[in-house]
Amino acid sequence: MAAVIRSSGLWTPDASISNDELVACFNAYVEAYNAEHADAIERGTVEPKNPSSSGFIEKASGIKARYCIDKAGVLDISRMRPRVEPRPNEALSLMAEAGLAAAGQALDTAGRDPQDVDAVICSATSMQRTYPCMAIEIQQALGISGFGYDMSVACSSGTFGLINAINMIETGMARSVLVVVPEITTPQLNFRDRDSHFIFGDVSVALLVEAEDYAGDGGWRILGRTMKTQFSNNIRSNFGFLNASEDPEPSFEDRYFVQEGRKVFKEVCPMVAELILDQLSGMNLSSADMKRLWLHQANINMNMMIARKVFDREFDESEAPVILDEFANTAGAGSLVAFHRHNDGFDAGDKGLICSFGAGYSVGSVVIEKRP
Ligand code: CO8
Repeated sequence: MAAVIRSSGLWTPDASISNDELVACFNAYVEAYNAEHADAIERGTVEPKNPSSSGFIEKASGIKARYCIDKAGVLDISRMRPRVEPRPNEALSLMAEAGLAAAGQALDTAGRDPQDVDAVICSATSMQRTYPCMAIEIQQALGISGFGYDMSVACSSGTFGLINAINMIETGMARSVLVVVPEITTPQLNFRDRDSHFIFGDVSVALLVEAEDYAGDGGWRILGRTMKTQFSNNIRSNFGFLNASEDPEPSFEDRYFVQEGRKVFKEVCPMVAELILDQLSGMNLSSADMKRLWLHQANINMNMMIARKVFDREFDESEAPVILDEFANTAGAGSLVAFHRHNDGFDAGDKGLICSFGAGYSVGSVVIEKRP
């Protein structure tokens, strides 16, 4: 049975941080650091820190702002990390709360009750805890019977989660699956690191994926999907449960997100364009059949380069929409947020492609067609 994306939902934190606000905080920190270490800097034993700039951030990445679970904590130069209040076990956890909000919107849009859903996949770069699964907590909060599980493939978490849901539906394991992608990225970000302090934002997105004979009218039929992974250390986080057993126990700074941005750019763009073109030709389609590409949202220049290679012509921004200005990089959620925000103007039979790429490396690509 073919699978259909029936609806989507989005949650954002209330607060957004502009580049100017982030840079003002970062530069205040740099000034204080350099003043504190002035003698050592003078002696040449400590490197001075360089200021950040909104102009650089926007030009290099396309990012103008990012949503954040706690603006005050990030912009407090004595802290520079979001504050997350511990919650008792009986309370809904932060990631489940974010996931639930997006999932509820997807259900409302489809006019479905939680009882209509068979399974929940919670797929995100990092999970708030190891167990019980976030997906099972979301399942319980919604009152869904059946099952749920967590999975994680960094920036491809959303598409790989979607592909898992498609597989479940095509094999008859489920007829309705909620794919929930709560990406709470800012706690993993070193806001004192000039190279990466601007990159990520927090968001949650959800898709309701159903069997075609159950979905009713509308939605998006899945025509094809593909996944590729290839090991690389160019995007890495060493955060994990073994940290507590390592001697010496690593400092938190050693557990944050780090990357070789230039190398990622150079290596991932051709990999993604080639995968998309191969996928389309394997389906007897071409880029001329694609009305829109909903690409992963890491960097506007990267997206333009990939879209140019795929379309092999000049193209309009509406053909490869960018949401980086408002959201920044939201890891596994990015391509699905772009889809959620920009899926208007399609007639039945029009086709498009959702594609994520990122750490791993990983690429996940799904070709869809608008249904009558
Ligand atoms: N302000 C001012 N100047 C700066 C700043 C700054 N903030 N940062 C760097 N510069 C300077 C550099 O020092 C350098 O100066 P110089 O030339 O004198 O050495 C100059 O600007 C150029 O620096 P870069 O070469 O680093 O700049 P780029 O043009 O490459 O832009 C980017 C940097 C934006 C990071 C870019 O390389 C990029 O986006 N690359 C692609 C990265 C990518 O797609 N990564 C995917 C990561 S996301 C992912 O996979 C998910 C992982 C899970 C995430 C979990 C959540 C945390």
